[in-house]
Amino acid sequence: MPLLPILRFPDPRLKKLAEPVRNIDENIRRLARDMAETMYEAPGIGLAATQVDVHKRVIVIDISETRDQLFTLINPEIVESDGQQVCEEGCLSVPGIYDKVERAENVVVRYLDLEGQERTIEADGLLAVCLQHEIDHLNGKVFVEHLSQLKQMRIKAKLAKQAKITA
Ligand code: K1U
Ligand code: ZN
Repeated sequence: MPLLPILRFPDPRLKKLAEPVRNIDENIRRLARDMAETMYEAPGIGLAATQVDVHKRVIVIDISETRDQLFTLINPEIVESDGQQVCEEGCLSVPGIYDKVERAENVVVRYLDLEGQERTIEADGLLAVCLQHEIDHLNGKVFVEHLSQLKQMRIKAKLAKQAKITA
């Protein structure tokens, strides 16, 4: 199965709003499989289709230490949220950058599984953070856009310097 190239911030394609999936067919199942493989290989604990330049509402998440508790969520929607937590976040589209972001502490997310079955997941802690981070990607938002303008400018400069060194 192919590993998918991951877009890097500030690529403008990361700003696109992803479209709902209307039909869970073999193409969507293949996309989900390739995304999971790409996430495990990176390695990461989540990946949104937007990050691999596919603008459909599909995310994969596995926050387990054993790397065997994969969630695939199609058309995920936060239907309830409460509380606040501040957690250090990273992003496969913003390599080497970690910073604290404030998010809801608890979320309830409604989604479709790969069989098209409607499901809900109640999450707190890291899983809640990861769900919010990935759903942000589907809405065209990268975690650094929760930070100050000054921090965003510094991050862009650092990434541009890294890109020059690796070119
Ligand atoms: O969406 C992404 O870019 C994936 C991102 C998810 C995420 C991390 C931390 C907080 C919220 C969301 C990552 O997976 S970054 C890499 C990472 O955090 C990690 C990698 C290996 C093991 C453990 C964590
Ligand atoms: Zn990310």
